[in-house]
Amino acid sequence: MPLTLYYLTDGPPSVACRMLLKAMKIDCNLVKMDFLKGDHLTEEYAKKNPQKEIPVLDDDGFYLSERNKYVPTGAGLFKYKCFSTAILQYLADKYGKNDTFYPKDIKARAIVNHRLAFSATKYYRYIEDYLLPLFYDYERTELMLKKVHVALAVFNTYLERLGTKYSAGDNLTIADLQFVSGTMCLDATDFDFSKYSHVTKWYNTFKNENPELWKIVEEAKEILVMVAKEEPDLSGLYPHPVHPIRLVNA
Ligand SMILES: N[C@@H](CCC(=O)N[C@@H](CS)C(=O)NCC(=O)O)C(=O)O
Repeated sequence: MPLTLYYLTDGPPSVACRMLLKAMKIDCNLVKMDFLKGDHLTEEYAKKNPQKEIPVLDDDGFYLSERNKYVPTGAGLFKYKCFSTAILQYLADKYGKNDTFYPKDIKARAIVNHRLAFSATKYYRYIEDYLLPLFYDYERTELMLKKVHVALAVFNTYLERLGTKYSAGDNLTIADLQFVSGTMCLDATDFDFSKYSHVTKWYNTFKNENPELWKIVEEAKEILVMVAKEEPDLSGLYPHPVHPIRLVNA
């Protein structure tokens, strides 16, 4: 039985998974979810992922999603993201013909694991907190903006200190796939991160050296550009299990 990935075209965790499938040429049945219709909020989908989030990987009845930790903040109930880390690690471990995407060497793997943890607990977490008001009924605050700059500055420092082409070495790893998907969200919303020169250089390197993967990123970016221009109608997700829905015509 082939693998199945339930995915969202513009969801950064889904984008990272699809890039890895493509890069490793893994045969996978891709099932596109309709986010606005709330495909992921059904009880049927909850059998695959009780957290009702996208993506989910189904490897012949072995379901893999993620665990999010919700933490209260002053601005609402936000969460530590996992960013499909378990899916990426599983795919790379199971299907990797060599160990470039997720190295076996202990130190090289430790660096990738560190970057994945940083991406989940700070980088993408702060970016997502900043973006959620585009979708849900949250106010965007100065603190959210400040945290995105903190995340970018730290990522910039890691890139500068390691001095390699990619975020955990000279090869593309699963960590880069997460960072690129998160950075794309800033790119799509015209967030100027040019002063973070190492981040900018790394992002452009990825774009130039991986045109096939970039197509997946670009497809997601186009949707987010539209979302940023006009608030999407999320009434189909009401009542949402976590987030407040902006009821435009209420
Ligand atoms: N922990 C999951 C989270 C994935 C996630 O948050 N996906 C978003 C879309 S990008 C989602 O499904 N959100 C559900 C919602 O907002 O209702 C992972 O890292 O893969």
